[in-house]
Parts: sequence; C-alpha cells; structure tokens
Amino acid sequence: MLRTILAALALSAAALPAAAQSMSAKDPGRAFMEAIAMGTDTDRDRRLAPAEMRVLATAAFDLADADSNGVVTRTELEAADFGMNALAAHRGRGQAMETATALMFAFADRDHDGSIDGVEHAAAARLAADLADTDGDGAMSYAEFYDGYMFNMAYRAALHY
Ligand SMILES: [Ca+2]
Ligand SMILES: [Ca+2]
Ligand SMILES: [Ca+2]
Repeated sequence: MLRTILAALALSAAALPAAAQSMSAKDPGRAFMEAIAMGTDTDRDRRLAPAEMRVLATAAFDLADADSNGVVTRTELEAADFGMNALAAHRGRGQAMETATALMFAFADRDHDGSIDGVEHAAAARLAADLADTDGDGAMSYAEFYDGYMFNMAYRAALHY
C-alpha cells in the first residue's frame, strides 16, 4: 500500500513547482515529507515505529530497484525519483540532489561494492532511525523524522527547505 502512496506522491510531485509558486505557507519539500510521515504512520499515533519504518524503507528500496534483482546499484539510485526530482530541477538544485544521493548511497553501501543489498539497506535504515530518535523512546516522532532522519536531512540540505 505504501508503494502505491509513494508512486502517487511521485506523480503528484510534478505539481510541486506550481505549489511552490503559490501562496502556500509551507515549503513543498516539507509538505511532501509530512505526507510521507502520515502515509507511513499507519496507526496514526504520530510516532514512526520500527515496523512502520520498515514498510517505508522496503517500499523505497523496491522503487529504486528498477530491475527487481534485489540490489540497488548506484545507477539505479541516481535514476530513482522519490518525489523530489521535479522540485530539485525547479530550484536549480539538480547538482545538489546528485551529491545528496551519492552521500546516501555511500552511507548504505558499506562494503563499497557499488550496490546496496537488502542487508546493507536494512542496516542503513535502522541506523538512520536510531540516530534520529533523540529522546530514545524507540520510535521517531514526526519532528525527529523531519529534523533528524538522515535521508530527510540530505534532501533538506540539497533542496533548501
Ligand atoms: Ca537492482
Ligand atoms: Ca554493497
Ligand atoms: Ca523518539
């Protein structure tokens, strides 16, 4: 189901530049992350529990694994669009997005073999969640997710939201 949400968000991301030009108080990058958080928080307790994050991480991995062979290569990750590419292009931040993507790839590809396997991906997702969980309650609040989840930080730095 989350995969469907991600796919729908990726499609709606084409509308992000238009939204950015509107009077909307919220940055579209931030609004997009909030939509991701709400889509992930299936029990609606405003905490992203490890089981919920595993669903999100798996959906993201499957989306990036274009040839469905169980590993994500650098090329696949560079080609993947998690919904932010249109916004990056609109803001002239394509180069910054490439750097952010390279950093995320390096974070996950711990054995430097040029691809992220399932074990590496699960470890990276868990590490990122642990790092973000600053109050140590075992789950991410939405604020912890926005401000401290590594993949959000990389996008935020790239897209200036
Ligand atoms: Ca693949
Ligand atoms: Ca690897
Ligand atoms: Ca927490």
